[in-house]
Amino acid sequence: MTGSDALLTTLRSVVTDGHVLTDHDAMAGYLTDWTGRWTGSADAVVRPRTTDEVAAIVSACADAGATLWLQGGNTGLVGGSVPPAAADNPAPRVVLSTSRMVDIDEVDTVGRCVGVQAGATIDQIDRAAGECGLAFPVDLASRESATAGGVVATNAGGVRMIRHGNTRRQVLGIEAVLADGRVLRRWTSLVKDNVGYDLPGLLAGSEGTLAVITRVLFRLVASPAETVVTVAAVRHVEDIFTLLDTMAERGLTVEAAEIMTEAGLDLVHDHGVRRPVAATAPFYTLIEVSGTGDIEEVVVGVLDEADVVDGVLEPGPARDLWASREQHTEAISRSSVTPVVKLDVSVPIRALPEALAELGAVADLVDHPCRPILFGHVGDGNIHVNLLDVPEDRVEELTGRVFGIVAANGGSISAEHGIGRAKVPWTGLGRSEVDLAAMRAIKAALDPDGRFNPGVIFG
Ligand code: 2HG
Ligand code: ZN
Repeated sequence: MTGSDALLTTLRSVVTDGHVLTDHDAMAGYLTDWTGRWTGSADAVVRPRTTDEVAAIVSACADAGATLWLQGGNTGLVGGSVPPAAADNPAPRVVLSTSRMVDIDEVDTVGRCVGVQAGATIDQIDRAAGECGLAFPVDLASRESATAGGVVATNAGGVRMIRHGNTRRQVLGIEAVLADGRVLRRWTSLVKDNVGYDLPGLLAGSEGTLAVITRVLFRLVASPAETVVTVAAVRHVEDIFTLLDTMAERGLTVEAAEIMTEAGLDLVHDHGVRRPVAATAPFYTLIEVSGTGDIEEVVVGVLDEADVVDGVLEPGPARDLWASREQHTEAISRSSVTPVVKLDVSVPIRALPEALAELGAVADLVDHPCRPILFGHVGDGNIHVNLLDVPEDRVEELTGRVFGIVAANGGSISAEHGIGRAKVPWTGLGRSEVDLAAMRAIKAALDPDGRFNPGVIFG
């Protein structure tokens, strides 16, 4: 019996029959990432139901010297949740999927929090909160597939970040299995609790390299009473910030502030989504606001006074207006002849106009056709640079050019999607040697054998 056969036998004794997948076709969906850029191989995909099962799987993998790739909804965009293509060492490889860990505890309406298993989706958590008059402060276009464990592991931003902060800020407690199989449990709804290091905060954004997150205790927020969504066509990026400032001055709370371009809206329209405004302009913004009183009238007043080219508004949730923004990822992916090069970056707000101009022109710097589409969370200075039709042998060059522009503008090469495997060669643009060495030391302390997500963040 090989090491891998013995491990499979142990895994089958841990997890209910049928949830240790070894068949090529059954495993396929777990081995390719959402972008289609990263495809790998594994000896098994294992789908545990409980934390105890996860702990037993990790222990079995430790005994067998196996490596583990941790996967939630597999909606990540940087190749962080699938193993690499070729086995460069003979160690057995296992993908651990949290797809069956979907329990959601009763919502604590007084403490405004909820405990969930790692595989619960963002949409399921928000629905549970909504039934109690509360809301989950993390929201993103992939809400029906993205999971609790995934958004914590990547410290996801999403469309509500401008209002509530990133996912790390919503984590009150965490349960996670360490590389030696022990279970770390920090589980308290206390908002003041300073006993040593912030380990839940450390696991947020660790991209599955330090531990397997099995449960999360999330903060919840009050649902905004009334919301209005507006889409405006504007000539300059600065006009968007004027709109946001004026709305805040008039007593409105900004719940989301997004940016799109003509080229992006065209693709989304080709994909079957109605154009929100007829007029054409260099930029479009989608802004959602909340408030009390006749907020629609206030928003109409702000749009009338502002120098916008065109604008529409609707009471929230205004899913059709949101579709023009949220369908970008799907529309772009269908329209590119090669896997899309997805570069999620941020720059300081004051540098946005210049950076957007430079990023939009990035294709002019290289001697082959490539279509850049820019969109993102303008209020956070976060631009999703999507490069379509890039031949594989030019990906590195174009990525380097984009990151060069970002670094020169004082920005970050990863605003919200993480490093994964896609951005490993460029981490030095965002972190100093000392910083990276401290991160490596933490990795070595918590996962000395490099069992979890090898190749992610550190290469
Ligand atoms: C979004 O904001 C996601 O919709 C995906 O972060 C961004 O597809 C992308 O580049
Ligand atoms: Zn985003």
